[in-house]
Amino acid sequence: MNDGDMQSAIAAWERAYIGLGSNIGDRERFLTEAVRLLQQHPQIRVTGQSSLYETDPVGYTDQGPFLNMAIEVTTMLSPEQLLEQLMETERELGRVRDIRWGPRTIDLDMLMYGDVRRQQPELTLPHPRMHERAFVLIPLIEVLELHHQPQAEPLRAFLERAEGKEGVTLWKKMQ
Ligand code: PH2
Ligand code: MG
Ligand code: MG
Repeated sequence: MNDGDMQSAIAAWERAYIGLGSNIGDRERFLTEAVRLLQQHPQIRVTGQSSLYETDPVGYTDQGPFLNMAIEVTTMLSPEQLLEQLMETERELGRVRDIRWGPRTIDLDMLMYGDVRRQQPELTLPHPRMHERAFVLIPLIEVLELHHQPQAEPLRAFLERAEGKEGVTLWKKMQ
Protein backbone atom coordinates (compact mmCIF):
# COMPACT_ATOMS: atom_id res chain seq x y z
CA MET A 1 0.00 0.00 0.00
CA ASN A 2 1.43 3.39 -0.87
CA ASP A 3 1.07 6.43 1.39
CA GLY A 4 -1.96 7.75 -0.41
CA ASP A 5 -3.85 4.45 -0.10
CA MET A 6 -2.86 4.16 3.52
CA GLN A 7 -4.18 7.64 4.17
CA SER A 8 -7.52 7.00 2.52
CA ALA A 9 -7.84 3.61 4.23
CA ILE A 10 -7.80 5.27 7.65
CA ALA A 11 -9.57 8.49 6.69
CA ALA A 12 -12.96 9.32 8.18
CA TRP A 13 -15.55 11.83 7.01
CA GLU A 14 -14.60 15.19 8.44
CA ARG A 15 -16.70 18.33 8.49
CA ALA A 16 -15.19 21.41 6.85
CA TYR A 17 -16.38 24.94 6.00
CA ILE A 18 -15.60 26.85 2.85
CA GLY A 19 -16.06 30.54 2.12
CA LEU A 20 -16.94 31.44 -1.47
CA GLY A 21 -16.67 34.83 -3.13
CA SER A 22 -17.12 36.30 -6.61
CA ASN A 23 -17.11 39.85 -7.93
CA ILE A 24 -16.75 39.60 -11.70
CA GLY A 25 -19.20 38.41 -14.34
CA ASP A 26 -22.23 36.32 -13.41
CA ARG A 27 -21.34 36.13 -9.74
CA GLU A 28 -24.22 33.90 -8.72
CA ARG A 29 -23.44 31.43 -11.49
CA PHE A 30 -19.80 31.16 -10.41
CA LEU A 31 -20.83 30.41 -6.85
CA THR A 32 -23.45 27.89 -7.94
CA GLU A 33 -21.04 26.19 -10.35
CA ALA A 34 -18.34 25.95 -7.67
CA VAL A 35 -20.78 24.26 -5.28
CA ARG A 36 -21.91 21.89 -8.05
CA LEU A 37 -18.33 20.94 -8.98
CA LEU A 38 -17.40 20.27 -5.35
CA GLN A 39 -20.55 18.22 -4.85
CA GLN A 40 -19.59 16.09 -7.88
CA HIS A 41 -16.39 14.94 -6.21
CA PRO A 42 -16.92 11.42 -4.83
CA GLN A 43 -15.20 12.27 -1.56
CA ILE A 44 -16.97 15.58 -0.92
CA ARG A 45 -20.58 16.02 0.16
CA VAL A 46 -22.08 19.48 0.43
CA THR A 47 -24.20 19.30 3.57
CA GLY A 48 -25.18 22.95 4.05
CA GLN A 49 -25.34 26.25 2.19
CA SER A 50 -25.80 29.79 3.46
CA SER A 51 -27.76 32.55 1.79
CA LEU A 52 -25.97 34.77 -0.73
CA TYR A 53 -24.81 38.13 0.58
CA GLU A 54 -23.75 41.16 -1.40
CA THR A 55 -20.71 42.68 0.27
CA ASP A 56 -18.61 45.81 -0.12
CA PRO A 57 -15.05 44.92 -1.12
CA VAL A 58 -12.61 44.78 1.77
CA GLY A 59 -8.88 45.39 1.30
CA TYR A 60 -8.72 46.58 -2.29
CA THR A 61 -11.78 48.79 -2.43
CA ASP A 62 -11.33 49.75 -6.09
CA GLN A 63 -13.37 46.80 -7.33
CA GLY A 64 -17.00 45.82 -7.64
CA PRO A 65 -19.15 44.38 -4.87
CA PHE A 66 -18.83 40.68 -4.05
CA LEU A 67 -21.34 37.97 -3.62
CA ASN A 68 -20.23 35.86 -0.69
CA MET A 69 -21.57 32.66 0.81
CA ALA A 70 -20.37 29.75 2.93
CA ILE A 71 -20.90 26.02 2.64
CA GLU A 72 -20.49 23.05 4.92
CA VAL A 73 -19.02 19.87 3.46
CA THR A 74 -18.18 16.49 4.83
CA THR A 75 -15.17 14.97 3.16
CA MET A 76 -12.82 12.01 3.16
CA LEU A 77 -10.09 14.26 1.79
CA SER A 78 -7.28 15.48 4.03
CA PRO A 79 -6.93 19.26 4.44
CA GLU A 80 -4.19 19.25 1.79
CA GLN A 81 -6.30 17.23 -0.63
CA LEU A 82 -9.32 19.44 -0.03
CA LEU A 83 -7.19 22.54 -0.63
CA GLU A 84 -5.97 21.02 -3.88
CA GLN A 85 -9.57 20.36 -4.89
CA LEU A 86 -10.58 23.96 -4.10
CA MET A 87 -7.73 25.24 -6.26
CA GLU A 88 -8.65 22.79 -9.01
CA THR A 89 -12.24 24.06 -8.92
CA GLU A 90 -11.02 27.66 -9.08
CA ARG A 91 -8.93 26.71 -12.10
CA GLU A 92 -11.83 24.96 -13.80
CA LEU A 93 -14.03 28.01 -13.40
CA GLY A 94 -11.04 30.22 -14.15
CA ARG A 95 -10.77 28.93 -17.68
CA VAL A 96 -14.22 30.26 -18.45
CA ARG A 97 -13.43 33.44 -16.55
CA ASP A 98 -10.09 34.02 -18.32
CA ILE A 99 -11.66 33.79 -21.75
CA ARG A 100 -14.58 36.06 -20.98
CA TRP A 101 -13.80 38.57 -18.32
CA GLY A 102 -10.20 38.47 -17.20
CA PRO A 103 -9.06 38.06 -13.64
CA ARG A 104 -10.58 36.37 -10.57
CA THR A 105 -14.21 35.52 -10.55
CA ILE A 106 -14.21 32.83 -7.92
CA ASP A 107 -12.38 32.48 -4.63
CA LEU A 108 -12.72 29.36 -2.50
CA ASP A 109 -11.20 29.63 0.97
CA MET A 110 -11.02 26.81 3.48
CA LEU A 111 -12.24 28.39 6.72
CA MET A 112 -12.22 25.44 9.11
CA TYR A 113 -11.49 21.73 8.84
CA GLY A 114 -12.76 19.74 11.81
CA ASP A 115 -10.84 20.89 14.88
CA VAL A 116 -7.59 21.16 12.96
CA ARG A 117 -5.35 24.04 13.95
CA ARG A 118 -2.22 24.57 11.93
CA GLN A 119 -0.04 27.36 10.63
CA GLN A 120 1.74 26.61 7.40
CA PRO A 121 2.53 28.84 4.46
CA GLU A 122 0.20 26.87 2.16
CA LEU A 123 -2.64 26.44 4.63
CA THR A 124 -3.49 28.00 7.97
CA LEU A 125 -6.51 26.63 9.82
CA PRO A 126 -8.79 28.12 10.89
CA HIS A 127 -8.47 30.74 8.15
CA PRO A 128 -6.26 33.47 9.66
CA ARG A 129 -8.43 36.46 8.75
CA MET A 130 -11.93 35.04 9.04
CA HIS A 131 -12.56 36.30 12.59
CA GLU A 132 -12.42 39.96 11.59
CA ARG A 133 -14.29 39.75 8.28
CA ALA A 134 -18.04 40.27 8.42
CA PHE A 135 -18.39 38.99 4.83
CA VAL A 136 -17.00 35.64 6.04
CA LEU A 137 -18.54 35.50 9.52
CA ILE A 138 -22.15 36.29 8.58
CA PRO A 139 -22.59 33.43 6.06
CA LEU A 140 -20.39 31.08 8.11
CA ILE A 141 -22.46 31.57 11.27
CA GLU A 142 -25.62 31.02 9.24
CA VAL A 143 -24.40 27.69 7.87
CA LEU A 144 -23.08 26.56 11.28
CA GLU A 145 -26.46 27.24 12.81
CA LEU A 146 -28.20 25.03 10.24
CA HIS A 147 -26.93 21.97 12.09
CA HIS A 148 -26.55 23.60 15.49
CA GLN A 149 -22.76 23.49 15.41
CA PRO A 150 -21.25 24.85 18.64
CA GLN A 151 -18.61 26.96 16.85
CA ALA A 152 -21.36 29.45 15.95
CA GLU A 153 -21.40 30.86 19.48
CA PRO A 154 -17.79 32.11 19.75
CA LEU A 155 -17.94 33.40 16.17
CA ARG A 156 -20.98 35.52 17.04
CA ALA A 157 -18.82 37.31 19.61
CA PHE A 158 -16.21 38.02 16.90
CA LEU A 159 -18.94 39.29 14.60
CA GLU A 160 -20.10 41.80 17.19
CA ARG A 161 -16.62 43.33 17.15
CA ALA A 162 -16.05 43.01 13.39
CA GLU A 163 -15.96 46.09 11.20
CA GLY A 164 -17.87 46.40 7.96
CA LYS A 165 -21.08 44.67 8.99
CA GLU A 166 -23.07 47.45 7.32
CA GLY A 167 -21.36 46.52 4.04
CA VAL A 168 -23.02 43.07 4.06
CA THR A 169 -26.59 42.77 2.82
CA LEU A 170 -28.75 39.73 2.22
CA TRP A 171 -28.98 39.24 -1.55
CA LYS A 172 -30.71 35.88 -1.97
CA LYS A 173 -32.08 33.93 0.93
CA MET A 174 -31.12 30.28 1.21
CA GLN A 175 -34.02 28.10 0.01
N1 PH2 B 1 -12.10 38.67 -0.78
C1 PH2 B 1 -10.88 39.18 -0.80
C2 PH2 B 1 -10.64 40.59 -0.57
N2 PH2 B 1 -11.80 41.35 -0.27
N3 PH2 B 1 -14.10 41.57 0.04
C3 PH2 B 1 -15.31 41.02 0.08
N4 PH2 B 1 -16.37 41.78 0.36
N5 PH2 B 1 -15.52 39.69 -0.16
C4 PH2 B 1 -14.48 38.87 -0.48
O1 PH2 B 1 -14.68 37.64 -0.69
C5 PH2 B 1 -13.18 39.42 -0.51
C6 PH2 B 1 -13.03 40.80 -0.25
C7 PH2 B 1 -9.71 38.34 -1.07
O2 PH2 B 1 -9.99 37.04 -1.19
MG1 MG C 1 -10.38 35.07 -0.02
MG1 MG D 1 -8.45 32.46 -1.71
